[in-house]
Parts: sequence; C-alpha cells; structure tokens
Amino acid sequence: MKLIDWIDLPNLGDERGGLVVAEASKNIPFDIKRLYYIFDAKPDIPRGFHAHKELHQVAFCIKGKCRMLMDNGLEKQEVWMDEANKGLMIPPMVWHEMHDFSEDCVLLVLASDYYDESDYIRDYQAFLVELKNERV
Ligand code: T46
Repeated sequence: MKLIDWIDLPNLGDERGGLVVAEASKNIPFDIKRLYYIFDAKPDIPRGFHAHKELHQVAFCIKGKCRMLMDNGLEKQEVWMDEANKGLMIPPMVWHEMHDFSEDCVLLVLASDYYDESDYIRDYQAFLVELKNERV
C-alpha cells in the first residue's frame, strides 16, 4: 500500500461557495463511526506522534494548512495538507505527526471506530517492535 494515499472528493460547489460530500463505504473506504476536528492548534506545537493498531482514518484539512509526516517504519514522507477536498488516508500501523499548523487550520478526521486509547501506540520504539513482530 502507498504511504501517501489521497482521496479526492469532488467539490460540488458553485457561485455560492464550496461543498464536499463524504459518504461511508462509498467515497470513504470504511464505515465511519466517529469524526473529530482539530482547530486553534498552535503553529509551533506539533501533534500526533502515534500509530493506530487497527483504526482506519482519513484526514481533511478543511481550512488553512498543516504538514503531515507519515512513517511506516521503512519509509517516511511529509506532505502539506491544504486542500479541503483532498483526504489523506491514515491506515493502521503508520506513525503520523502533524506539524506547522496555520493559525486558521481546521483538520477534520473521519475514523472507522470509536475512540479507544488501547488502539494507540504512542512510543516510537514500541511501534518499530510491533512492526517487526508483524513481519515475522
Ligand atoms: C490521530 C490524529 C490525526 C478522545 O477522548 N476521543 C477522541 O476521539 C480523540 C481523537 C481524542 N480523545 C482524547 C485523547 C487525548 O486525551 O483527546 C485528547 C487529545 O488526543 P490526542 O493527544 O491523541 O490528539 P492528537 O492530535 O495527537 O491525535 C489525534 C487523534 O487522537 C489521533 O487518533 O490519528 O489526531
């Protein structure tokens, strides 16, 4: 699977403004059980720094911009998120970090399951060990 995998949703907007639609199991490749959004993040305070064991997510930067670092243990890539209709897939077992939030940034995340802290791996060394165990 590609480390950077975007979902491009059409902008159905017109002269009145933009409109983007996400539909579970249609243009979003999982059943959406939760959404959350991050706003008023501080430009110099990064967030994330974890991987999920099972959770599938897709993140849309619906206003402003931020930089997302994605790391599958073999490869790291960084992308700018700054288009409201482009969602970045965050699959299980990808370490991700969000940096350089613009002051107006709003990051909307659709998730395949309810919040469960036991699904998080928040220690980078533990993440690498878990990946190694998966590969044997
Ligand atoms: C992710 C990235 C992109 C809840 O109680 N319920 C929730 O649904 C969420 C998302 C968070 N929380 C609690 C857990 C922490 O006590 O809210 C607090 C802040 O969460 P966290 O430090 O994990 O926030 P981020 O910005 O580092 O990560 C978040 C998501 O948690 C995470 O799943 O992939 O955004």
